[in-house]
Amino acid sequence: STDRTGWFEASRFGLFVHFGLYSLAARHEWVRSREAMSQQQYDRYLHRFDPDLFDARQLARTARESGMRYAVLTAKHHDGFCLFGSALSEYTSMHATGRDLVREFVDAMRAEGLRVGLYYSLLDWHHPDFTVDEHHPLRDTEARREPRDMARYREYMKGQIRELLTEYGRIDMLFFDFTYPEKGPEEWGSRQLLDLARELQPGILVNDRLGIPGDYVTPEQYQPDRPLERDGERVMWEACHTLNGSWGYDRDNHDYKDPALLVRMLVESVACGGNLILNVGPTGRGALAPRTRDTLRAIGEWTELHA
Ligand code: FUL
Repeated sequence: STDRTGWFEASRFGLFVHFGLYSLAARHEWVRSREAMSQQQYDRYLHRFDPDLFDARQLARTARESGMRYAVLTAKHHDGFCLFGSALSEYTSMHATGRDLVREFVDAMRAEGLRVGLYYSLLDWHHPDFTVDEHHPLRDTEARREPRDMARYREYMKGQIRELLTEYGRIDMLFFDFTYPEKGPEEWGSRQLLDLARELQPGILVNDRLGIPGDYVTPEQYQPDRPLERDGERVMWEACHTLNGSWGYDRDNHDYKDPALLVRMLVESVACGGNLILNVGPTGRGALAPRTRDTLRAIGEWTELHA
């Protein structure tokens, strides 16, 4: 491992935070797509958005006390809503509430001694130039036939990545999400995004979901049982896991993984040379559900003694 990647390999355990307008719907972060909601229907959550219990300092303490050494926040998920202030969009937490949650998050994690990452969705169901494809909430409407210009959307993404990587101090990692058969490196402008990220933040680690090789790979809700390789060489990896199968707050889903299982997954990741990033989905008001807090506390009791 090099200086650039050493911290990541030594960290082993991170916190993933999925928070956004979907948290208010409280039934999975894909809710707008799954239920094919119009923008107007989905706007009900925008109008009620008030993350009065989103306390980044508390989150940072919880992460540290659970034995985590880095944390990644959804700066923008597939619904396109941004948790930061952007000169390129009014569909932001800043515009809705005057709060830049990315800034609160980055500052709080740093103050607690944690490394910081941002998740940025390549899909965007709000942007007028993003293709209405199979995942899009408007897939069964007239919008499917509207002309849309992905080149403009690519510029938008570049502009926002520039904002995120110049206005918040050091960002240690970027989690782009995701590539699928109809949308790949060409449509995303993946090469340009990756080059831009490295130009603005030379030390940054970028994941593999731009569809071109990045710094680490991201098995999702699946636990590797051996070191991972790419082209015959060991590659850094990070398994990402939910507590209950949903990334966004899912109120009526009580099917939580047991803390003992999560600890085994952490041990297994470390044994196989990888990291585990464990997700929490705060409620619409931004708080951690009691069961989530209890689970993290139980893991923390173990890591304090053994890690
Ligand atoms: C997936 C996304 O579609 C999920 O909503 C979640 O963000 C997960 C980490 O990545 O591909």
